Amino acid sequence: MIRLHQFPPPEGLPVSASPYCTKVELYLRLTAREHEVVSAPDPRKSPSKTVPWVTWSDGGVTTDSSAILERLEREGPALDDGLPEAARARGEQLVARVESPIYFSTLFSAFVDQEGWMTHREYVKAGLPWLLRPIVPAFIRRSQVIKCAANGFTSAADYAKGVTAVEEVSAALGDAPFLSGDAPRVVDCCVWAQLVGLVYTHHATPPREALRGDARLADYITRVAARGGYPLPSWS
Ligand SMILES: N[C@@H](CCC(=O)N[C@@H](CS)C(=O)NCC(=O)O)C(=O)O
Repeated sequence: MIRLHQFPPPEGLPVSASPYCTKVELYLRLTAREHEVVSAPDPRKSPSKTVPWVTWSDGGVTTDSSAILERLEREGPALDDGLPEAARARGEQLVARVESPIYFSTLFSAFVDQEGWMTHREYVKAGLPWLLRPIVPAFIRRSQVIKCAANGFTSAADYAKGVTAVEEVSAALGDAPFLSGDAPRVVDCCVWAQLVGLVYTHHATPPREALRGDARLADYITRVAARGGYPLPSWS
């Protein structure tokens, strides 16, 4: 049995607080792989100190969402089965361009923006033992501020990178139901997970507003959610 260790969902949402976890969970659901989700609020328990991580039936462990998906694709049933190589490569290039700027837009708004932190702090506290709740959130926040800066998000001006990424996803989707055409593929797992993280950002950031204002992307989020069996609450 595949065991997916992931951050629990924030209150009221059916998806993990970590888009990288959601990416793997969506993949497992779309390929109907038997799996168990294990709530892992403390990433220090992971061999890489990040979520997600997966333990396989053979006892092996893989961290990093992309490495997990690569193994699942190799073992099959593969989500990209039958997809022409050029389309698969286009999907990979899109993910390489948009995954990180959307992720760091969401992370910046949760940990660096004071307004977002006021709400997100409560989620962080809830994952900690009582004794650690008064002190540790500030250290976690600090580490995420450093992580954002190391990835080019030092001020609110960097939200522009998230807006560009959202616009790029919209252009890549066009009028198709999914990013590579008629069926959800690996690219959809990667990109949808980031969009769904961003769309529920607590306060109005430029990337969140760009996403919420794009009817095509809003429909896409809902369409993929239905395929994955996620009952998404309204975000408007
Ligand atoms: N490249 C990794 C990134 C994973 C990642 O950044 N996970 C975040 C949650 S979304 C994490 O565990 N953060 C904990 C920390 O930074 O201490 C993957 O794709 O799995």
